[in-house]
Order: sequence, then structure tokens, then C-alpha cells
Amino acid sequence: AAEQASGSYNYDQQGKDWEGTCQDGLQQSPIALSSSQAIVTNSRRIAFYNYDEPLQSPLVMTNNGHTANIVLPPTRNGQRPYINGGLLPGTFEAQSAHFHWGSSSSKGSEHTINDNRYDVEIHIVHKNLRYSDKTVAEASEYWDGLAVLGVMLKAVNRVLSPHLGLIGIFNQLPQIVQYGSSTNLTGRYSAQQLLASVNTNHFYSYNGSLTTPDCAESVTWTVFGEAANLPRRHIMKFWDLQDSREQPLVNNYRAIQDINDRPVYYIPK
Ligand code: 1SD
Ligand code: ZN
Repeated sequence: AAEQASGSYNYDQQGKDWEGTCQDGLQQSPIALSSSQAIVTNSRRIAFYNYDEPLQSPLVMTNNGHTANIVLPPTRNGQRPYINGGLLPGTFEAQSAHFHWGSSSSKGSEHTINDNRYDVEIHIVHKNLRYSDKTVAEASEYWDGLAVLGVMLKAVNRVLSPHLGLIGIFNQLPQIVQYGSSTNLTGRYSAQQLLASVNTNHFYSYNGSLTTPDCAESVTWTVFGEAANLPRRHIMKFWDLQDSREQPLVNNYRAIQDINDRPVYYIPK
């Protein structure tokens, strides 16, 4: 059978290598983040706007064969959630969110922090306001086109703060087991819920790429240093999803890429 245009999966626990479907530039993602090797900066905080405003319904979550993807609609006041500050080269509007995960025997975050891989990494994809007349794909042709926020999740048996928004999303994963299937998320959501209450003043930031083909070098990455705890029984629901070949959609993270001579900034607590 012909290989899917979307690239072939390699279920190796070191992460996917996209077998020639990615750019092979010097600014690829993900990378191994390290607090001792990064440049410590007391930069501006990231400012979040409309993040706590309720989003218009419905939010649609789709199994696109790579991930569970949620298209983020504007808020009920008609604006999008947006961010600036930090090390962001502009103002960026939220477009979508998705997840990277492991399997029953492996963790699945894309970035590692101090050699630690987390169970899940949430990506909230934003597009530079400069390119508001362009699609996300078009904006990815520019070095400052996109900003992605990364939130790490840790699977634990017992949780004190339940992160009900995320649990509501995870509870609907069984509705999108099949490749190409979608579901409307029930319940009220704001973009804030995707941040899982982590301390957003503590993060790593660097210039990198998309982690899926064509891996365009268009992303200012902000990865928060503090992980949120989520119940393992909810995180397990990711492992039942299937890809376009009806194989388990697991370990959907890309292998660690070389940092080369890029500066990586670290904003401590
Ligand atoms: O993997 C996602 C991909 O699904 C899409 O959302 C893209 C933005 O168009 O971003 C990549 S990632 O680099 O955020 N993993
Ligand atoms: Zn991603």
C-alpha cells in the first residue's frame, strides 16, 4: 500500500523520525531543554488576553491521524485568545490545540526538561497577528509566523487539583478513536483550561520548528517548566486512538533534534 502523505510512523520509543518528509535545517524542534545550559533571563512575563473568556461553542476535537486536534474558536465576545510579552516577536492569536503522548510503557512529551520526559505535552498553536490574512500553513513560511505554548502533564494515581476542563476533554477521547472522526466537546471551555494552572512565569523559550512535516522553522517555542498532575486513568484514554492504518496512535512525539548554536532562554521561578 502507498505510504500516507502524512508520513510514516516509527513506533520507536526515541520518538518519530519523519524519514525525509521534514526540512533538515539547523533550527528544528523538539530539543532537550536544560536549566543549566540555558541563558537565564528575567524577561517580561507572557501576557494572556481573553484566555479566561468562554470560547464560542462548539469546540470540535478531531483524530487527524497524528493527534487529537481541537480547533479553538473565538471567545463569546468575538475576539480570539492572544498572547504577547515573554520572548515572543509580536502578538499571537490562539488557533488550535493538540497533544503528544506515549504508550502504556513510554512517556510521550516532545521536549525533555533536564533529561526528564513527561507523559503528555499539550501544544497551543498561535499565529502572529502580522499574518492575520494568512492561514496557519501560510504563516509557517515566515520565521515569526507561529508561537506554540507547551504544557507538560504528569500521570499520577491521585490528584489534588482535578483540572476539570482537561478531564472533560480526555473523557471524550473514546468518541474519536477512529482516524478522521470528530466530536463536539460538551461543556464550557476557555483557553485557560489548556494551561492546567501551571506557573506561566517560569518557562523556556527558543526559536524552532513545527514537529510534524514539513517541520517549517517558523515557531517561537515557550515551554513551561512546571508540569501539571493529571490522573493516569484519564491519560490512558489517548492510547486507544488509532491512526489511518488502524494501528494504535501512540508515541506521537518527534525525536530530539540538535540545538546547534541556538540560544535557549530560561526564565526561572
Ligand atoms: O503537530 C502539529 C500539527 O498538527 C499542527 O498543529 C502544526 C501547526 O499547523 O503544529 C504542529 S506542532 O509543531 O505544534 N507539534
Ligand atoms: Zn505539537
